[in-house]
Amino acid sequence: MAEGTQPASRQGTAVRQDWSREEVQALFALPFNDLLFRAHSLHRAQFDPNAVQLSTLLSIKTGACPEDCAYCPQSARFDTGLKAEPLLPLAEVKRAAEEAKANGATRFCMGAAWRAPKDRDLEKVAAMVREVKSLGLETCVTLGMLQPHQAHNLAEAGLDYYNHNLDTSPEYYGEIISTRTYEDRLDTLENVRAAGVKVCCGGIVGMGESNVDRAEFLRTLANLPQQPESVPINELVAVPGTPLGDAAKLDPFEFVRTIAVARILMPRSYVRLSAGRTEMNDELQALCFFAGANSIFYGERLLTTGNPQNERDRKLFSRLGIHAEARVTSELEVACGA
Ligand code: SAM
Ligand code: DTB
Ligand code: SF4
Repeated sequence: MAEGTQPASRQGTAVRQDWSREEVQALFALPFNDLLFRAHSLHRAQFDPNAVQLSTLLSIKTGACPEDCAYCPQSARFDTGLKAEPLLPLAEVKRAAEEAKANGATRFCMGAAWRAPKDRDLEKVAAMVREVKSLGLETCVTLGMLQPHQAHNLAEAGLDYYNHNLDTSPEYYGEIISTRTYEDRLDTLENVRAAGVKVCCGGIVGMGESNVDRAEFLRTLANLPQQPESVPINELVAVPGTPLGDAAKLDPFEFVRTIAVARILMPRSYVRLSAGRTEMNDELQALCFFAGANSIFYGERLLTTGNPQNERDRKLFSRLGIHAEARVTSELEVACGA
């Protein structure tokens, strides 16, 4: 057994965090059927292969972001016609979370277009986390770079997940963002972990990166001190006005390969088929589920761009015999024996 390999146990599939460049590139180079067979076999050893977790997103603070992420419609540096909006009031967040819950989502993810939150804003977000948590939903926020004390405050409020993406490989990162470093991102992930909050960390494909970059991006995630519990794989939503507004579309099979390799490298993590589904047909999404994706963003908006209508997703699930992962039971319901 390779060094760094944890033995397989009845609780789960073995997790390795010592993947080499060559090993990951060799996975990407497998014949498509061999790759999918391997990914799917691991997937069904660990998870119900017909269950998909539903997360709903809400942009709690939109636009006017000082960062220069080349893919992002919310950067103040690009003219995308987006209207900036201040932090939403608590009541509006509560209403959106109730609606997400009624539609069957089990996790509610709140995103803010910040480089890093100010402490006074963080208090307001902590109140939102408390409110959403009290509805019996899992909570996730993505607010940019986080200091240790801020991560602790969010943990105290009941935050389950913090989303902070590596976005791409360390080598390609500088082509996409100049206003913060890969190291900054790794520091935030460390602060989140130290506070005992689960990590949601993935990235974007289709930004003009090479297949070696995709391999190195996934290898970096898999070799983190602890693998992220949740791994969002976004396909670039090319927004006019951003530097990547006319990026060439990625071969859909390369997207499926990325999902499959993520599943093999991180066999116990939830792999989310994230942004980009509006442009994908049902057949492509079905392949992604076979390759090991077991989570989606559910709801008609992502942060600022569209996502498939709920009805379309319900029909897709029904055609594929897929069911939404069961709702999280709130502590109150447990206490009441409901
Ligand atoms: N401002 C915070 C940050 O960057 O950490 C949180 C919000 S930011 C919008 C969250 C993530 O959304 C980014 O890291 C990126 O991976 C993803 N994202 C943003 N724009 C996207 C796009 N056009 N297509 C796909 N994913 C995108
Ligand atoms: C993630 O990985 N993808 C989500 C969430 N984390 C915050 C965001 C996707 C954003 C797509 C572009 C938009 O709607 O603004
Ligand atoms: Fe700002 Fe986040 Fe968009 Fe980058 S991805 S411009 S940090 S909102």
